[in-house]
Amino acid sequence: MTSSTGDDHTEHKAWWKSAIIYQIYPTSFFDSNGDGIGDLNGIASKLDYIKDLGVTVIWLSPIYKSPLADMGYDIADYRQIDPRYGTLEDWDRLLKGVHEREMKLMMDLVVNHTSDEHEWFISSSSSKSSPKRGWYIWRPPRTDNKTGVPNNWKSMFEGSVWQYHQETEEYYLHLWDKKQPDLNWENEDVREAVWDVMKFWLDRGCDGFRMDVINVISKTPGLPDAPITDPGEEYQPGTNDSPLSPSLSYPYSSRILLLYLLMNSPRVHEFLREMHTKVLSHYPTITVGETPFTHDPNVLAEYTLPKNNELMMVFPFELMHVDTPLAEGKPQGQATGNKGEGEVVAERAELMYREWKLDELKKIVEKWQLLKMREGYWSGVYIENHDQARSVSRFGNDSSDELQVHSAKGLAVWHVSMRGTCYVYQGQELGLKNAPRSWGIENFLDVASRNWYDKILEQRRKSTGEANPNMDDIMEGIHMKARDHARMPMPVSVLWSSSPNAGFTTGTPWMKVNDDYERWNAASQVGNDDSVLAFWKKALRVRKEYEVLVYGNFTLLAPTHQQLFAYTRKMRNGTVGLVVMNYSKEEVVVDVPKDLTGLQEGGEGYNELGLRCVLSNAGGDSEGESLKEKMVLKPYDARLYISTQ
Ligand code: TEU
Ligand code: CA
Repeated sequence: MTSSTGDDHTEHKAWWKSAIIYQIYPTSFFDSNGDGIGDLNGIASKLDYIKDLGVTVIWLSPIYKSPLADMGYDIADYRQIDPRYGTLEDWDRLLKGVHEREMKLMMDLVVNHTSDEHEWFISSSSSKSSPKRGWYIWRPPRTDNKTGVPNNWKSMFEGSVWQYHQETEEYYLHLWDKKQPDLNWENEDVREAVWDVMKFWLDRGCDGFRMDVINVISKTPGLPDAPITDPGEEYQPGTNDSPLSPSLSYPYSSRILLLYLLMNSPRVHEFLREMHTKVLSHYPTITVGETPFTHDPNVLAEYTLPKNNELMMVFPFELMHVDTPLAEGKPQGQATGNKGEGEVVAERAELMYREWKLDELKKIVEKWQLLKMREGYWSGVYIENHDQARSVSRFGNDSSDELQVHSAKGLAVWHVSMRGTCYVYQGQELGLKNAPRSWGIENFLDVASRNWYDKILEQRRKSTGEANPNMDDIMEGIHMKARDHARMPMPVSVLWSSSPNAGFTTGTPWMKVNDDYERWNAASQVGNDDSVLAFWKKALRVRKEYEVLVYGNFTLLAPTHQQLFAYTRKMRNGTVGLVVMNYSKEEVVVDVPKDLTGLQEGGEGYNELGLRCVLSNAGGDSEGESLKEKMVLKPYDARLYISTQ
């Protein structure tokens, strides 16, 4: 760093900021032994495909020993590989293969909770006097309410967060499934045990961690009841204007409030600093915190600001809620300052869908792109992962094969031109879409989808007296947003093997593969220059070539335009990146001086910048061309220009 930039982190370079991270969902990547479940040897055999894409870091979703109640996010032994995925020796071989190809390997660290089958919990639940009793959050039944449940919090997977344990006559806390008891981070021995787990993997050669729900490890002291905002419900997510959470300076509704009782609570930063001092500072690691439901930028920034010595980056979630129905009819994404309007997400609405407007999406993007650049806030940039539906179905257009290809490429242009570290989820590089509408609930296996569906079904049966009440709206949401869509086996066809089931397995796949696999698979895209895969490869090459795309400042252009998504990225040395996308189903004519006024900021004429197109999903037609005064953009056309001056 030069002295003139001082403590300004805006353009502070680091290898992990320019990394291209590929997330693998091991269960569905590739099955090497025909049991229908993806495994480590399967991944190891496809490393050249991943390397060829331009990936520099691989993140593996959990592969530890687990009863798979939440697909491995319920860990029964942190130091063993689940036999379904392989052995520690397989992991060592995988790591070797990754390192030989000059990539790095990140593991998923899931330490807010364990499985109830973990020996820590088995001991903790064996008796009230177990030395590990305090490792989890136990409470006696309450005497001042009807049920005895220690508080009224609602689980992320429906129902109460409390599970009664008959033998020791107390309840334990589980924010997710009852098979995922929360660890008690207040207990120093728990923290030491977690540091040991981290060292175990780092000493074995792992290069870093994605940390699951790391912002909930500290709970609000006293675990106070959430206010009753949903009188029809037994368990409460919370309400607006509650004085209960000290971090609430403005109205949050329902679910968000519940999470504020659980999340970003007083000791979380202390715990992460301890983690940094005791573990991370001793290894050259890469870290990203998964930090759901926190839409307050100031709260989230604290986790990554370099002065705090906690994590390198976090995953903001607000964009993932742009299509979630709102409580109180407030527009999404209007929160940029301390007022927080629009940060309201309706209770239970996560698996429901609403049409969003482009200006709402742009506001959210702008808010997180601009966050504390000088102080060094850093995001992990993603639009897909194992908890989200396919981006082309949700943010693009999958109504025809042609539009699916074109809009998936358009999304790639957007994705590679964002400030932050770039994450690509398996199959995103192929432009894969959601499961078809014809799939019934029986094809959806995720605990979140099933519990949500079953709960509403039961409510409707009661309220209508019908055995089969209408569930169309619920299925509509599930078809749009269920986590299952991203979890279907990778359709790899003859590239992986020539068998049916999309080549993912020679056996029976653990989950149905998508119906369109004969047309949409890796084999049909490798070697095809017009494929989504080929475009992603090029897009990632472009991202690596122009560091303005990683580090540049961000300015949103045409913020209220409902079809045009345009912005600049700028370095202090004068390099400019310009992205112009038609985010609609109609043709758009762009009058550059008129529509993109911010481009001429400081009196510079746009033509003086010497902007040349380096990436376009319209292909050869526009790549290489310089920016003209008028641009005709077909639906989902997306172009990236870089200045040559
Ligand atoms: O996800 C946290 C989380 O917030 C999700 O449960 C979210 O509510 C849901 O996916 C809808 O967006 C992490 C893991 O990524 C997820 O797979 C686990 O189920 C969860 O934690 C519990 O470990
Ligand atoms: Ca297998």
